[in-house]
Amino acid sequence: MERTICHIDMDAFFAAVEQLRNPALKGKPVIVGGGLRGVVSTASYEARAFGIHSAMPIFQARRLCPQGVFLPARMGLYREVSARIMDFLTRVSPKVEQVSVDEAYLDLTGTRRLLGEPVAVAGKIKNWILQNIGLTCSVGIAPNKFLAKIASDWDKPDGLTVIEEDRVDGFLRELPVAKLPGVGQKTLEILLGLGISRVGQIQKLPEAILIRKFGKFGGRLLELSRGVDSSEVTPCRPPKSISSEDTLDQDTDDVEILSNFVMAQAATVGKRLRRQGLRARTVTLKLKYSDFRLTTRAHTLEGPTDSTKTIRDAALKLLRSQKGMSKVRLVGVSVSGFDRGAEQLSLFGGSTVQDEKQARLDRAVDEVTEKFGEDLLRKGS
Ligand code: TTP
Ligand code: MG
Repeated sequence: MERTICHIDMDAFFAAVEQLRNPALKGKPVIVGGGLRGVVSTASYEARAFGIHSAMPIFQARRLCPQGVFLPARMGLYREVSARIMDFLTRVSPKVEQVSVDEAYLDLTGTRRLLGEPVAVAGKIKNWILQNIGLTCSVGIAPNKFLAKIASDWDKPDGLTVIEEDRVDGFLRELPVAKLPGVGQKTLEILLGLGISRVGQIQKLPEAILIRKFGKFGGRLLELSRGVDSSEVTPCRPPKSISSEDTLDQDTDDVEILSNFVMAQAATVGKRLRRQGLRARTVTLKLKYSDFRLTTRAHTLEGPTDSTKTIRDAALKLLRSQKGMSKVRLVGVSVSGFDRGAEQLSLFGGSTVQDEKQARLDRAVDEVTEKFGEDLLRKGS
């Protein structure tokens, strides 16, 4: 059966998030990177005009563009933006495979009746991300994953490219061989040594030569050069539950002390939820007593949540409803009953103002803990 695969890749992702966070950086050459290895993670398209690209040493980038804005990477922030995008994608279709912080595949095979033409769905995805996150992305649609990725890369930034079955050859013929997945420096050198720089040239090679030179990968190369790729979109399975627990230094039945732990644990759990783009329906409090007796009490929420406050309130209520408590040696909060796809929001609709306010607060806390570590929160509570 012919498949319809969609590949979404954010444009200059880290740099674009920085420009989003600080609008004064819009339109400027922004270079994100540095760290121990001292290389560029990514550069805004303005900076790319100076010849700056990923993996280039920072000192070289500085030389090419002294007026550039150089920033350290803030992974926590990028992951959190990424989680919101991925969460949205899983609401479009449950068949989503996230392959890196800024890219995902969606299998749109057989969704025409439900969602409309794939190209229109892609347009809506681009529009939603722009309106709700404030970033542009590039989308490719093709009969398989390999071609969908080629397509999303075709017209970057802010592109939307469809490769129909009968146009596959046209796209591949002049494509540099380095664009093929799995072709690294070594393979590239061998290919160039054979006088092969374009994918179209591989198509014409006898398989025996490719196998001799590259072993099993030679067969794969030939397939790819012909636009053949049968790999499936494999949705990442969310975990069954997310939890945080502490064994106390000293056993206690002091509800105030236990509450402090529960609050910190709710914050940790909420943060992990948001990072993975998940929402949970059930909050569970776990208590282990001095005599190692274990109790768990669960509360099911009205709707799925990733809000720290909602989780905290539910967990505290469970703690306070515990009657005649003996001394506790371990306390923990966990959430389960995850919901990614069957969200009751309309497909491209929004959320309520109240939700948004709480979510903004959570995001701010996530940023602070990313910077200073979770201990701060734990001690602070
Ligand atoms: P990419 O999608 O490869 O690059 P990009 O999103 O910055 O730019 P575009 O897609 O428009 O070409 O990678 C996504 C992020 O991953 C990127 O923003 C930064 C990070 N990254 C690195 O840290 N090191 C690297 O060598 C590369 C390629 C990416
Ligand atoms: Mg990208």
